Amino acid sequence: MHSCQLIRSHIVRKLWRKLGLVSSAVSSREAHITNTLRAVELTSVRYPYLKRGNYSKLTDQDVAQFERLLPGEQRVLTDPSDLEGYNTDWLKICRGISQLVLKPKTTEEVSDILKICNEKKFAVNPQGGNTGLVGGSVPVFDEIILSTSLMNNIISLDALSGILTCQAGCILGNLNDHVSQHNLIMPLDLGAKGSCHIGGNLATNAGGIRLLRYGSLHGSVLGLEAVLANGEILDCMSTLRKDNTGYDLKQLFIGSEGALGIITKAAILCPQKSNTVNLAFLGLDSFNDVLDVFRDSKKHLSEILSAFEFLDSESLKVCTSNLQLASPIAQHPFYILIETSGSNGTHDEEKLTQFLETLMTVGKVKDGTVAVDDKQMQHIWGLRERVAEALLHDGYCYKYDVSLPLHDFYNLVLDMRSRVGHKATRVVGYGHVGDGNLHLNITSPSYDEEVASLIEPFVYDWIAERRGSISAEHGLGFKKRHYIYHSKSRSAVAAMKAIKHLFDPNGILNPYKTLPDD
Ligand code: FAD
Ligand code: 2HG
Ligand code: ZN
Repeated sequence: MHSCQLIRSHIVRKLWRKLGLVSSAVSSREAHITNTLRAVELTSVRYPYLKRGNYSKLTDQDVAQFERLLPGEQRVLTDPSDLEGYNTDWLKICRGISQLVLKPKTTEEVSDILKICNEKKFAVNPQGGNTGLVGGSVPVFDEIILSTSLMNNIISLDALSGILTCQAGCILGNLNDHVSQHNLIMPLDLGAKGSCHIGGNLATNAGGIRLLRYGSLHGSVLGLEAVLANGEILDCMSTLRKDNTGYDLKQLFIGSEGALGIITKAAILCPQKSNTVNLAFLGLDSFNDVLDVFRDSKKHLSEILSAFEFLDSESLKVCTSNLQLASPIAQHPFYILIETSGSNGTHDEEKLTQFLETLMTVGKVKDGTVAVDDKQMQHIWGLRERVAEALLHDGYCYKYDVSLPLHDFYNLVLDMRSRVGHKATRVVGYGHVGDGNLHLNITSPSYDEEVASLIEPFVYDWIAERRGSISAEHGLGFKKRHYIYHSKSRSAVAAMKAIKHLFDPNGILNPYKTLPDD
């Protein structure tokens, strides 16, 4: 039987049973980043032109002062082996040499720490779950790491309004579990949900797979508390949906990448959890078909469409070959995930099935499957969300996260493929096509200057020529700050620098990140 018919005849279950591999593949997370053990070159060595800023160096007396401030076990870390994980980023491409990690539990402790740092001129690197992908979460030199991992209290949840207030160190997945007991969901979801912190999400203005439906954090964050570089606590903890009294200061911290203050609390509007969620995984012949199906999905699925993601064949291949995940359908040049979320199961299923039938009849979709239970849904989402992890198994990953007009979207991948040729292990394109956000990734066995120079600045010029953004959702961090002018005007960057100076005149917060040197 041709697999298109599977959807119609609901024999999808059989296909999944046939794929006995599925469940064991899902549980193969242990395979995750075996290259953790690989020595990561120090950032200051890989980029020898970098100069350490004029910050103070820690003495034993300073460490003792922090120990008095944070009494108890494991709140002041100085042992180099304890610090290794905090100094190295998730991608294993940036590594600092911090000698001190501080773990406050309260806003007041953050304030006391920053007062000392500002007075003595110690540079500080705020860190959440350390899942950032642009080298912003780890020190470049010996900045003190301020980790929010012990600031993990949920303060309140108003189930009627859907407003959650919590500390910045709460893990996104834990927050989602908590609010789901009250029939709510977090307005964002991403592959790193098991370890990223809500404070890190706010600091990067993380996007993820729910942005299409629920918009960006600029809309769903109602209140925020941050500690400024001088230790002052800035209280913008409103829980009101409408509040036009003066400038909306909290917005400045959303996406500020730890450079303007340390986010300590937030109030977030959580949407209602949908009664029914359906997920289809479809194979297509061309990227034009992907765009046509996106257009049709908005028209025909309209209010129930909750995610529209895509992978090219190389992206799926990296999951099947590097993580041994099984694909539920045969090979195709492109794959899409269409998720619907609604309140009426029968209606939603009918609507989706009819839509998929039409797509198959007109030949826009060549093959497909619809998940019939949570396990299958998780497996399909795994194929999309674990591409980043799978790529790391190739060795070194050159990562680009860009916004582009949809008609240009996939041409960047094609142009990059022909440019780097066989010098790279692979060039993949995938991402949040519904948001105009492409993840372009290139891998090689280890960091290779020649490959790097084929990619940059070509990639940034290509994006700027089409008026795209060189960072759609991951931020600029350490890796991309010098390319900010490809997406932002001189006057906009000058205003950013003025704001940074106002909030952090000594430049102690996350130096060498986000904004370019003068
Ligand atoms: P960290 O990595 O610790 O820090 C990120 C930045 O925020 C740093 O500059 C840090 O200094 C700053 N920061 C952290 N906490 C605070 C705080 N309390 N106050 C001030 N500054 C702070 N991003 C997306 O947008 N969409 C995705 O779909 C997505 N998927 C991902 C999937 C995987 C597998 C991985 C590894 C990453 C993904 N990311 C994605 C990237 C990453 O930005 C997010 O994972 C997340 O928002 C980072 O949160 P974190 O707590 O790990 O922050
Ligand atoms: C995703 O959408 C993340 O999976 C990671 O933003 C993207 O690794 C990437 O390029
Ligand atoms: Zn993404």
